[in-house]
Amino acid sequence: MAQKIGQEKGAAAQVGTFETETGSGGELHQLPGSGSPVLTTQQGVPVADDQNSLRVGERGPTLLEDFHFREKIFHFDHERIPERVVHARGFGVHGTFTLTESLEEFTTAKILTEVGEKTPMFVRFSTVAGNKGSFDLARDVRGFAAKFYTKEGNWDIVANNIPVFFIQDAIKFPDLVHAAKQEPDRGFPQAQTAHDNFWDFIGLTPESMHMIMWTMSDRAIPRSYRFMEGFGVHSFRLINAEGKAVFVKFHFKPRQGLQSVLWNEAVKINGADPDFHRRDLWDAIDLGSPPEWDFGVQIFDDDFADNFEFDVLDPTKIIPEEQVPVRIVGRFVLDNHVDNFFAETEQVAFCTQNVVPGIGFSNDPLLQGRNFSYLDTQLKRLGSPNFTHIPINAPKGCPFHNFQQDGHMAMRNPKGRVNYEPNSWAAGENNPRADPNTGYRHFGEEVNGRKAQVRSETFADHYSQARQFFISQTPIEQKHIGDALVFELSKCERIDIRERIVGHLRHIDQTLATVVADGLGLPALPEPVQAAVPTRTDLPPSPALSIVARGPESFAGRKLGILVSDEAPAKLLKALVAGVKAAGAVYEIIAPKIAGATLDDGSQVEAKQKIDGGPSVLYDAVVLLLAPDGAAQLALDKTAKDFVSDAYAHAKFIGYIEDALPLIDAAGIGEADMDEGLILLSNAETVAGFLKTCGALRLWEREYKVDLDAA
Ligand code: HDE
Repeated sequence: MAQKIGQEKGAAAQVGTFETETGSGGELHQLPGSGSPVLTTQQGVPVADDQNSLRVGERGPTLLEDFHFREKIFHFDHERIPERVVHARGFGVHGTFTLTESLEEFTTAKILTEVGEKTPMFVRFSTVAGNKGSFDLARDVRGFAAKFYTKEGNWDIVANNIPVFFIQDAIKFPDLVHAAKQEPDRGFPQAQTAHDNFWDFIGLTPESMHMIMWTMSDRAIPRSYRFMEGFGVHSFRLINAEGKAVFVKFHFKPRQGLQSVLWNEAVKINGADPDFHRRDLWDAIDLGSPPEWDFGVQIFDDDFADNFEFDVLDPTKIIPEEQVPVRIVGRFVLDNHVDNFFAETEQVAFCTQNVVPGIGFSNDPLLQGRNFSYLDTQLKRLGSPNFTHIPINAPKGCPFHNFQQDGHMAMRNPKGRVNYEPNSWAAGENNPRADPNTGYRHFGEEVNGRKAQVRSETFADHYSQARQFFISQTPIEQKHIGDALVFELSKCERIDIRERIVGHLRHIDQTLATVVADGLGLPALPEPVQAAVPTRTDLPPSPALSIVARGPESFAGRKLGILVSDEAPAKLLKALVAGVKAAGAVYEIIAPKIAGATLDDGSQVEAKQKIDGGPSVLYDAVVLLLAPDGAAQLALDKTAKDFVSDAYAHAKFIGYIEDALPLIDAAGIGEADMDEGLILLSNAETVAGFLKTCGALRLWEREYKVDLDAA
């Protein structure tokens, strides 16, 4: 109901209309001449003074009577809700899914059968172990949870950027998470697995070994959310109109390509910009290049499942893409910011149980456990079974009616007399009925067996796919896995914990085991731990598992850092900027002062970063456009020297002009170190060549040299 309260204030306040969240109209006081509404209490009472609480005398006590003060403080005191027990640190974004190929043969789900249909969606990316205020570039799995607001209800794929998991049974999840998060007595380390408790649990949980290969690989330190794959992990079911079911695994493939950073870079990014991943996504959307993913499915039937080398219900196993190709049937773009972080990113509630007709579950014990956990955790976190009324969680693409009622914060309540079924009240909008034809039908799978707490023998092979992952990596990626294991285990205080892990590695790859044992300085190679079944050495490499082997061929979507000084060549900068734009990339200017620099033609260029706020770890490649004076000055500056030496050590391409050589030299890069990744820029042609080379992203050979130099 519209109220005319604004008018009660007489001539001082004007009255406007507004729409409240629940859609009812109202009227708004406007502060004359300001264009802003008058501040009110939650009860709608206009506030006259928001700077001073009500007190007795100028220096006397504050009065309880001040309802505005009390309401404001009371509300503030209750602003926080519990953070997620895992995946606390997240970043949400809206997008649209479009189906390009119908899966009608396999499913009735409209989102997967109506080609061209656009479905709104919401994605929340996250790290797993760190608290909400931790940093983006932890070595960790990334959550990639997607909610599709379909015409038949909300469908969630609560995915990760890694296609397998640490454990085979949900009953182990609390132990895994306890071990991975801060140790309970001291409350640290934050957002990292490099500590005794985690590796102790892992060493005693051989089923985690495949996942460990992934988390120690570059997959766990992505360059950006935009360059990550997403995986539904479990086998799900698709059910068609005849009630027949097949298995399905869901895949998201970034059209921007895959990319990761180096560990040394990740450590520095966390200091330079703890929000690196969220800022990257925010900027990409703002700059008009929103990221896109292909949506793919691996479909296979029960026959395939019965004959596959591993159990398709085991979430520590993949089905190699070479064996069952990923069929691309749709695409999604993430192109819209949230309006409010709390309302959307924090309050969004995903649940593996949110499926629509035509999509079902397999008996994967991890999935079955998740189906319980997500609904349960939302009640704790959001405080009421009515969390589905929060706009980000409510269905958007379809009407919804039921007789669920009451509870805390009930925003939607049944109207009229009927709130049960069956009933003999008149049919109508407030009297919904189940529909046997279009309603959700569970797949009628035959199941029989003895009740028991058991683990299937078909889940017993813990090393063969770990080995397959390792041998599918390029040599530089294998080196990173070895380095990561040595780093993490070196943080463990107990030698037996370090040794036990090497005992597992001996079942995966002898060289890896030896390299790690050597890196840890172990006196001898530990004995292999006892394995339930021997490792299969006949599984062929799966090229789809490598990031580097499938690297992008262009610099599109990447970021160039251009370090300039006063008197830098304007013509070359212009050519660079044009080249970067043509390549679909972006750039940032870094200068000794944030005010920017005056170029050699007298023009002024603005800086985005002052040199110590824009280290080279924030960029995919860098350029040094320095005049002699600028180079001489920066050669004395620690952060400028780090800018260059880090870019070099991180195997990045570096464009430079002759006048910048003193800085390169001061950064410790002598003549003998000048490799083909350092590219002299002199004109538009060399600039174009440089940007083309940058498409390779890194000069990996250099990393061996740099590490050797350091040894
Ligand atoms: Fe989760 N997981 N999980 N998980 N998970 C949660 O739900 C859980 C697992 C994943 O951005 C929680 O709302 C159990 C696998 C993502 O809001 C909780 C098990 C995969 C997110 C929960 C798993 C995931 C969560 C905590 C083992 C990849 C973030 C807050 C059986 C396929 C969603 C919440 C977001 C969040 C339970 C294992 C992905 C506690 C019991 C495997 C992306 O319910």
